[in-house]
Amino acid sequence: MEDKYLHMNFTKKIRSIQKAKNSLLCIGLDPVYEKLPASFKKAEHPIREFNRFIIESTSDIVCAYKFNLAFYESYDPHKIDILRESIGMVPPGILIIGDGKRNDIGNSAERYANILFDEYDFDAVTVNPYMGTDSVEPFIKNPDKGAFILALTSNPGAKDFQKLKVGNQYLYEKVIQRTKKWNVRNNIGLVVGATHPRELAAIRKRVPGMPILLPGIGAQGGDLKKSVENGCSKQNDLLLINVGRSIIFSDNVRETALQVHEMINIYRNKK
Ligand code: OMP
Repeated sequence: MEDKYLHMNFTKKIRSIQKAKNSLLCIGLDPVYEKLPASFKKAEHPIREFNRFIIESTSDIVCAYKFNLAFYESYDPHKIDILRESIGMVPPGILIIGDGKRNDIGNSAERYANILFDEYDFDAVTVNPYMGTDSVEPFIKNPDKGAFILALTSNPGAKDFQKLKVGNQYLYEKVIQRTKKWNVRNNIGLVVGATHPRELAAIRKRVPGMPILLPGIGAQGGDLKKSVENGCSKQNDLLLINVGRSIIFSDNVRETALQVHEMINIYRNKK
């Protein structure tokens, strides 16, 4: 992370990076060996070289990269730390998100927070709020580092619990209500799937100044235009639009990423 961003409050950092990069695009670096182009499979460390290629092809048009830990924890045939090396390839001035949706009792959550923030040096992480306040606290201690709390996820199973009525509210609305209380250091964001554009608009009204990490564009069928219109803040920022498979495994990574980046800016400038 660039020096000027190092000790900047998390939400302010997102605003500054999105402005400097003129981008709300976050690319999901979720590599799968079987899906790599043949040329990368020949490399000594295929995933590492693939990540290098994606980062070099897109770093000028993204505000963030999101590394889903599952894709690294499940891949280490050469016993090298590909995740750490890939993080090191990201140029300064780009937010690096570690997506592990971690949590546990406070004492154990502390360990997770240490690994993710201190060992890997992620700027932000995704956090599961299901275990409550003490489990979330270790992730929100440092105002310069951020936690994206799962609110309304993009997958079909989101309805099983998140859309259960608790009193006169859905459970995910309760989570958002509590998240606002936790946000005393202005370093918390929400995860809201692009597959819920109507709910996204209502959520944005409830959290006008909170960052929203929005997965579900591309392979999961979320609507980009509605997501931008409903998810951006009044200043047309604070939405991080994560796109993974449909960019990184496309035939022309640069072209595909550029198209998404341009469409996002067209939609937000028309708002
Ligand atoms: P693509 O579907 O390939 O664009 O990738 C989506 C990424 O976002 C994956 O890393 C998912 O694990 C993650 N994700 C969701 O797809 N839905 C959610 O509700 C939350 C996340 C996440 O927290 O990032």
